[in-house]
Amino acid sequence: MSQQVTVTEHILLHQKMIPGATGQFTRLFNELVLSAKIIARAVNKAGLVDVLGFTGDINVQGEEVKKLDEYANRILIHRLSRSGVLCAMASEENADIIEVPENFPRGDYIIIFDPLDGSSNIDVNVNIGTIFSIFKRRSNSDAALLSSDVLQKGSEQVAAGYILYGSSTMLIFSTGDGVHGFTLDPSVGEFILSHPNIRIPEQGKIYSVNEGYERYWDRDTKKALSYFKSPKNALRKPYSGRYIGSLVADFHRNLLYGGIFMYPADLRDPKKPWGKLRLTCECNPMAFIVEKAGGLAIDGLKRILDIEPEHLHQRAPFFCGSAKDVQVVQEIFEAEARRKKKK
Ligand code: AFP
Repeated sequence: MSQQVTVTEHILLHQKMIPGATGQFTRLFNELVLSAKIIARAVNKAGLVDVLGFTGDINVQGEEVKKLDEYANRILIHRLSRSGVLCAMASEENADIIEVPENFPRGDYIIIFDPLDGSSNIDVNVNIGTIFSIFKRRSNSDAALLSSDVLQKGSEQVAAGYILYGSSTMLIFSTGDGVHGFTLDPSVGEFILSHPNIRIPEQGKIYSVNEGYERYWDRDTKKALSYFKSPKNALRKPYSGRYIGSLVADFHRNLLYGGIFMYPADLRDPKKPWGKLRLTCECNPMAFIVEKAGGLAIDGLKRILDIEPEHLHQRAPFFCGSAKDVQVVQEIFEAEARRKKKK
């Protein structure tokens, strides 16, 4: 036990190394960690208490709201608004920016989160998670908050991460200097450093995509898939297919084992061609983590972290994982773009 580093110790150590650090980030993180423990407790008891199933509401994404989703959202908003260091929050479940109530102290941080990602897996005891992305406001603290303070490019994130509720509860995050993983020890109620300095293998052996929708993909994505399944690829054998349908779980496995996760554009509805994943609360935080671990994340052609968000619930095609695997996809998209230009 004496050798074990808790997440709070880790953050405090990090804070000491930043000249001029005020402790605001540490306060925010402490509330996030406490929220994670409260949500983990509810997830662990899910079959025993009345938190499974739907609330009967439809969220801003047009999806049915699960009870646990709603619970996680409430816990996060309640706890984080009391941190005293936020000026705004945004949640996948809420249509608009959530401002911190007037009577609470405020600070310069902004957090965007998906309270419980993979919620269609809740009722069948498959891994789910909370994803978060943290920014600092750009406008003056005394002035009114601007939507551009919340809608910043992913490259401006000061920290990002996720909590995975699975066979154990894990917190994975980066504040820019490496990606670190902590496992909740339920006997002491602390997240303990278990995976310091995670690096994603440069080349993976796994592809992860909902192949059922292949007929709705563009030509580039279909080509990428056939590359990963071909015995003529760089591995000289087909990659293994693994798809849980819970981004945190698919991403986490690929982060540790290497591989590529794909949620491509889906062309079945020309009015909504951008697939399913949300740029601000899913793609950006995962892209930040994967890059800090040595991998890549693109929308096909462009780096995810360079996309300027236009609105809170914007979606983006997402290809993310081991650098060499993502590069293959990018080369395919670039070649297709050149071909289309020539025509
Ligand atoms: P849910 O929260 O509705 O289950 O969506 C999960 C998710 O946003 C992401 O976690 C998965 O990677 C992706 O959607 C799965 O989507 P498909 O069911 O279309 O494959």
